[in-house]
Amino acid sequence: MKKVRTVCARDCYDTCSLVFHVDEYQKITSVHGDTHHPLTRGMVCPRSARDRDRLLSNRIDSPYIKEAGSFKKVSWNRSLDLISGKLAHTIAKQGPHGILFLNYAGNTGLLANAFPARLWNALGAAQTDGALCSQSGHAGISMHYGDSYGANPLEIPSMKLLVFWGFNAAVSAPHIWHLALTAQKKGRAMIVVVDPIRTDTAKKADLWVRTKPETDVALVYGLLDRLVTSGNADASFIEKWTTGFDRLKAEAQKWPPETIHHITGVSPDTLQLLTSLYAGNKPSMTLIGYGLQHCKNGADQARAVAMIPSVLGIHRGFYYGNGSAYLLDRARIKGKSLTDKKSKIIKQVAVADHIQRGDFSVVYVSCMNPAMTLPNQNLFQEGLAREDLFLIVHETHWTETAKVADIVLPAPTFLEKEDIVIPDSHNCVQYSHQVVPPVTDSRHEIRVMAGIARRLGLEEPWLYEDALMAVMSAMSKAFENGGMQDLVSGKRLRLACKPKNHYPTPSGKIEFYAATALAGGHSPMPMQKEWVTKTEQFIFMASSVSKYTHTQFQEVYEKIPAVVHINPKDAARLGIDHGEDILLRNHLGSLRLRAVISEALPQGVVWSPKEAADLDGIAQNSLTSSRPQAMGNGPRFNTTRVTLEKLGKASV
Ligand SMILES: Nc1nc2c(c(=O)[nH]1)N[C@H]1C(S)=C(S)[C@@H](COP(=O)(O)OP(=O)(O)OC[C@H]3O[C@@H](n4cnc5c(=O)[nH]c(N)nc54)[C@H](O)[C@@H]3O)O[C@H]1N2
Ligand SMILES: Nc1nc2c(c(=O)[nH]1)N[C@H]1C(S)=C(S)[C@@H](COP(=O)(O)OP(=O)(O)OC[C@H]3O[C@@H](n4cnc5c(=O)[nH]c(N)nc54)[C@H](O)[C@@H]3O)O[C@H]1N2
Ligand SMILES: [Mo]
Repeated sequence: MKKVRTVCARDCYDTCSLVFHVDEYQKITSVHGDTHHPLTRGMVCPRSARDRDRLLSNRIDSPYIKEAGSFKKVSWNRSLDLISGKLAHTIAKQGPHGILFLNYAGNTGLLANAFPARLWNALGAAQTDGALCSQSGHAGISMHYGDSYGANPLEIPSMKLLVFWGFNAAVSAPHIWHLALTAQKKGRAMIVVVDPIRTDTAKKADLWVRTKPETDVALVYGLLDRLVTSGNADASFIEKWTTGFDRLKAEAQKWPPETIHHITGVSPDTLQLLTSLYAGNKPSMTLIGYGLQHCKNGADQARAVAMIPSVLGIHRGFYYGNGSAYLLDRARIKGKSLTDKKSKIIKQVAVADHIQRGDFSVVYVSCMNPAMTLPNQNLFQEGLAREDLFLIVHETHWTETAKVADIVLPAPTFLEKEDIVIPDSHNCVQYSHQVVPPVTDSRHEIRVMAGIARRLGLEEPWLYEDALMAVMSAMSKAFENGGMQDLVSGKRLRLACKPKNHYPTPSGKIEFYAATALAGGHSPMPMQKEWVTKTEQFIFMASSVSKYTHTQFQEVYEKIPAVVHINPKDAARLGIDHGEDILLRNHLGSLRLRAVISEALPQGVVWSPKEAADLDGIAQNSLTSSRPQAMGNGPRFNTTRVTLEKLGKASV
């Protein structure tokens, strides 16, 4: 029996440190959380608890090609020959921009995810801006702060107030949440949650502020006005570290409590309570969820909330995602800065439009299940069905996307390979060791990349260099307390972070009124956009549930439930009973879902687990728009509007 320490490479906030027990037959016997990790502290989430089963379930066992509609096993050599032939042909006919590399969040490791981008950069193939998840918020916050890094969740134990704003951390970031609950239980910190839904996070809060969706900019202005008029804005901090405060103050004055009540649904008393909690409990940390910015007004919502700590005199007292704090040369790891070739960058949210239009002859997917997770699925599916599109999928499991590919390549899961995973939240990094040898005839992303590069006759030496050495040199200044050798030998290191009071804006200060936003055609201060929904329409929101990471783990748990939650009053008005099937419809498509009557939902809003399929296997994203947000190009998932139609009693 041996113990292997690894790090979960999935796209979560916390990159858990896990210890696997492996027997002499290379079988995993158990998994434990690493109790010494300062943030993940020994917790194992429902997904990590079942990795052992997912390792062996529904795996792609060999390369396959599709012939006359069905998959046929082929050798690695043959599949790589075919792929290279296809790529070479496309480059000759259409140029490298006829190829799209579509890569995302399945494995966030530097070796599995970042380094293999070198091939596509060497070719100058089209790639996406990766804006499907959090980019709009980063863009918004960066307008005012220069970049978007903020508080480190490891500082939670020293906070007096923790505000989870559009962040269902109890589900989406269980370790951050556990630290917060511990601080609350010890009487050190109060917890506030701002969310339209009474989530598991809201249930445990000292104050739950129920806002109407997409009205957070108004709420923030109302709060700032209260802070200013009650003398709780930190004048000396504002004088020394910020610009544009007078303009912010003037804007905030336009939002008195009665207006806030009307727009956001937050009563003057609750607004006052929120104001006094912020004023009386310093230091505070305002944790902004990615869910807050999955809407039309998303970037503005994130940048508005991120201003609160600066008015209170706290340097970067928000947490949003700390990738920009680290001294890590990602452009070098990905090969972007090693070539003169210019890849065409398309908006990831709008991929469906590009594919449907026939912009690409070859699409190469890795670490992503776009046939479920991209918006506007009806359009995307139309595109995938084009005769002139050749789809290659490098995957661990038989996903919806793999099933419609022309060539499928098997990949090893994070348990079957080594890596370095950079967290989004805390700054602890450790080497991810291989837990078990590959259980299928899979090949690592880097080996596949080199195999294709060789066949294409590419001569750039950086395509074939030792990946770990390359990552090491890109991380030579990355660590606070050691070097790559220490990391590889198993030591847990801390990433060095840029200082909290460093603001790379034009003025070198926090800019409440952002001239860069103006130059980019955006409002210099956050704007509250229209908040009206037609009365017969519902707002359709979706967010994380604990057993699944996006579309993963349906192999070991049941399918993500095809349900839609609805407030009892709305259900009564429409005559919908619990367990009945209802049709959600808009101009993009329709879904058949089973009703769950829930007090947690406000009226006018319906909710489903994100990225699910409906009762007929149709992707939830059939109803979401592929029109990117104006700032940062992020998605508008939660701006989706639907009508509801009662279908009657469920047949099962
Ligand atoms: N309607 C709606 N849609 C959404 C969202 C929403 O809130 N609502 N959220 C969006 C967000 S925030 C995100 S981040 C995206 C996520 O979008 P995706 O990244 O597409 O999410 P997953 O379903 O996890 O797909 C990742 C795939 O990578 C595979 N994989 C895992 N490990 C490896 C590996 O080591 N190598 C390879 N080659 N493959 C691997 C997994 O098996 C999985 O199929 O979805 C977005 N889509
Ligand atoms: N179990 C699990 N954990 C995950 C993931 C997963 O798939 N499964 N995915 C990971 C990834 S990639 C991401 S991006 C994160 C996402 O995790 P979070 O950042 O927590 O985002 P969501 O879960 O999408 O939504 C958070 C909350 O925002 C609220 N919300 C939506 N619109 C508004 C609004 O206008 N105003 C306010 N105040 N609140 C609003 C929703 O009601 C929801 O409760 O989770 C990560 N963690
Ligand atoms: Mo995400």
